[in-house]
Amino acid sequence: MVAQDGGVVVVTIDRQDALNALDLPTLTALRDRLHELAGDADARVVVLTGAGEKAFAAGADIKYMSGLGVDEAKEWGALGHEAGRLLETMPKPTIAAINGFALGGGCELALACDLRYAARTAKLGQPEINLGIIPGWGGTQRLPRATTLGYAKELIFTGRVVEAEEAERHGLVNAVFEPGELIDKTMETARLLATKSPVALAAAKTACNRALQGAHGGNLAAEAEGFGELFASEDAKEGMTAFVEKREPAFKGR
Ligand code: DAK
Repeated sequence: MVAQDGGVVVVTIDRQDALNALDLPTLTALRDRLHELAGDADARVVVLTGAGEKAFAAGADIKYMSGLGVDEAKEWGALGHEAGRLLETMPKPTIAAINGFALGGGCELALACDLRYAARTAKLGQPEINLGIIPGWGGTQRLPRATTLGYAKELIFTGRVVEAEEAERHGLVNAVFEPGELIDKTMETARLLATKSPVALAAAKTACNRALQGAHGGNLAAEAEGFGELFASEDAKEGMTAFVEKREPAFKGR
């Protein structure tokens, strides 16, 4: 389900009878929407949330997965990775509004977003170990990067599900809000980001995404390169001119 509010697009995982667990049609539809939004210049910010009050997504659909063989499981894994990579690399900010359970694949999709806000009642975790499997949509890589290696190993090895406030203390979520305020607070940030230069945001996202991988020197050089390239954009000229002229900038995305 997709709703547009100015430049902010809200994508809602809606399968409430299974706590928004991701089965093949739901995950395929999500991947397809994210693919469209990645290339849609009118979509400046993407917010991902779950329908209802109970769940963001309670994970991959265990009933569906229980019937998979090795090859099907690999395909299933690739589909989840594709959705995650789109959230992580599309050239615009992605924000998870975690309104309830974010478990297993649900937590992994949230981890692939640039920012994560959670309701105080939300619960997060990677309980796959209890099913005899491991996180398969990037959790073993993104949870250590968002928190620490030791904390990620604790959650992944034990399958412990944590409250939103604990998740915040460990950097797994950016902020926690009362459940009734979660969407409004998330939209506040999303609308703020939608007023910024999309060109600069895309460059900032690319540069930040390099921070925890590759060689530091090369990443700094890439940042300098990206910084310089922005001076060819109308938005950079507009932003700096507006400052000098003491007015608000009007960014056009080019
Ligand atoms: N899958 C399917 N159905 C689920 C589900 C799930 N993950 N989570 C909940 N449901 C369904 C329940 O079966 C129930 O359906 P009915 O029995 O009414 O038909 C309905 O949602 C309501 O759930 P409950 O009755 O259990 O509700 P409670 O409030 O009592 O408990 C709960 C909520 C979230 C604590 C509980 O439902 C729960 O523990 N759910 C499972 C959470 C979980 O273990 N999530 C991780 C799933 S594993 C891979 C790639 C990715 C993955 C794996 C491999 N490859 C590379 C191949 C990812 C794996 C996962 O995400």
